[in-house]
Amino acid sequence: MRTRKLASLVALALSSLALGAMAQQAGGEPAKPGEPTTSITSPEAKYGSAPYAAGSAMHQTSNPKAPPMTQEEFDRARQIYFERCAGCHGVLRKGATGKPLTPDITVDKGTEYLKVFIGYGSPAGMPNWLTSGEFDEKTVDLMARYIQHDPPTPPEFSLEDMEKSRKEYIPVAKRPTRKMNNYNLNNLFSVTLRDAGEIALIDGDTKQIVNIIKTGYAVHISRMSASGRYLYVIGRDARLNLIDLWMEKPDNVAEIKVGLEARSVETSKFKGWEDKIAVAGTYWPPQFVLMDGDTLKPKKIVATRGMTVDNEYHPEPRVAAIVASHQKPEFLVNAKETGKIWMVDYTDLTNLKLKQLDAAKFLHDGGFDSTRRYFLTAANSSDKIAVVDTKESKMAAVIPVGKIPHPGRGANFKHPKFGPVWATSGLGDESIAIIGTDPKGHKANAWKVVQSLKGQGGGSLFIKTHPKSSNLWVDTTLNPDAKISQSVAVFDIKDLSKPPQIIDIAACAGLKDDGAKRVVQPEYNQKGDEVWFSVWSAKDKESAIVVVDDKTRTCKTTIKDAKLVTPTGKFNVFNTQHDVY
Ligand code: DHE
Repeated sequence: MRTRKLASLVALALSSLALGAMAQQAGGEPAKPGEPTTSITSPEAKYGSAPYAAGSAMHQTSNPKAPPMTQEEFDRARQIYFERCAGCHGVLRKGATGKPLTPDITVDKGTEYLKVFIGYGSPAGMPNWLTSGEFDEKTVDLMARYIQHDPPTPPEFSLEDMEKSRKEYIPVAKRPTRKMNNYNLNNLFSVTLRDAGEIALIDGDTKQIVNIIKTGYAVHISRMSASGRYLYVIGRDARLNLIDLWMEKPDNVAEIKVGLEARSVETSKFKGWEDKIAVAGTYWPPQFVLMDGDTLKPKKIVATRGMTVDNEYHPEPRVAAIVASHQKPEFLVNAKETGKIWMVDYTDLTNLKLKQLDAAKFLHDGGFDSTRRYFLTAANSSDKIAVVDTKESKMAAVIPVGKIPHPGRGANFKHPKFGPVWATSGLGDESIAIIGTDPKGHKANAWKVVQSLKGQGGGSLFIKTHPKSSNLWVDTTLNPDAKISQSVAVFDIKDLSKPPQIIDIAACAGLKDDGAKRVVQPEYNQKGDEVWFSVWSAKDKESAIVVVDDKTRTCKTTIKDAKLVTPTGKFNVFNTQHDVY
């Protein structure tokens, strides 16, 4: 209800601004593309954009209808697009989590319309770049013009390029042969400091920062090796860092750049293959690479370009979530735009055995059921959850759920009525789908939405519980209503008919300034008696991590430090290592 109201408010704002733009358009003709401009130009009158620098070279556009940009503006916008927008809309702007933004669509919409969308966001998950303080008015205008130009195609990235970028700071022979510190590694957290390009290692027992480690740009996720020794961290710039937790002070031991843009990394977990092979997936180029687990030496690239589940060729099937099978020596790799899940046997990298399963579009994130046999993953543009049986190596089901499911790794628990279940929330609406995952013990419920809960609203990114807990936590990070994005809903698993309790996590943090304070990603400690939330503000504002006592649902500790810049994802070593969620 609330979501619909917000949608119509945004639509209203869009239409009134579009009318304003039309009135302005009567003002004059745009300068011809490529024409140098000297002062206030007619396109500026038309679009109300920033003045172009006198005499600066113009970007040579192949799209005559696109509003002119100087070369300098184009280059700046290309960088911002790459850093902020490509993740959802694709490098070639063909769309995935976000809408397609190719000039055939954007030119018709026009600069003013696009500016409102960029500035204010949408309830379906488009961030509000202007009102959140991330972009100023000029940047919004720049981006609105940029996306009306043809997208530039970035270069490919070969095995040789990767090898050239690789550094082994500490060779394997010089690394410790046993754990050299007194940290309780099982309860260590790797915390993404997104805009600092760093991770913070935080001791889950003392809540002290153990080390802040340089990683890739707009660092994204951390994953653990099967033994619990090595931590792998991937940045959006496709820089992969290998951190050795056995060192006296855990730090980087190796690093590689695996492409131009990436989101996912995983390591081999099957018995006998622990810590042996690492895999990283890239958004650009659309491919994944298999590497040695302890040196990151790249061994094999597999391109994901090819046919979609609808039998159409796609030039940019980006690699989304990757999980390591516990049933076989295999990785499961989501190719987002083709809607196909690759099963990659890593036992022989020379004669690689690959199998593709047809799931649905566009694949994003996901995790295992509690037995770690079934992989449940979001096909977010189809509003479906795809289920792979990793033992039988085949699709088990494709299940319709709410709008734009976004589970993270999802949440496993025992439903009082329906037995073992896995749950996802979503970006597009308030529904939380609970899916039966036990085809043996509860056959009638398996791979069906057995119950749908009502959360706070759209814009949810992550849901979490723990085998020792009876709480189910749901964030609403991207909801445009600050009250909702700054709080979380918690359901009682023992009685899911009860409405959730809403907890104002941002208020617990007691931050001094007016940051966005978006609350994101619940993550449990090893014992399952604490749940950690990030309170995420812009990089020049104060952020924090709030630790909640799971039993009493009250705030227990707030971790604050000037070095905790834009904390987002948190990865507890034990839970990540063993796929406990
Ligand atoms: Fe993520 C997981 C992609 C934006 C925080 N994110 C993932 C995964 C993918 C993905 C493919 C699954 C990885 C895996 O399991 O191997 N994320 C993307 C995007 O394409 C997107 C939408 C846009 C972008 O430009 O990157 C995007 N993600 C974000 C954020 O803005 C978040 C909220 C903050 C941040 O740090 O960037 C964010 N993504 C996360 C987190 C996970 C994640 C915390 C891991 C969750 C987990 O529990 O495993």
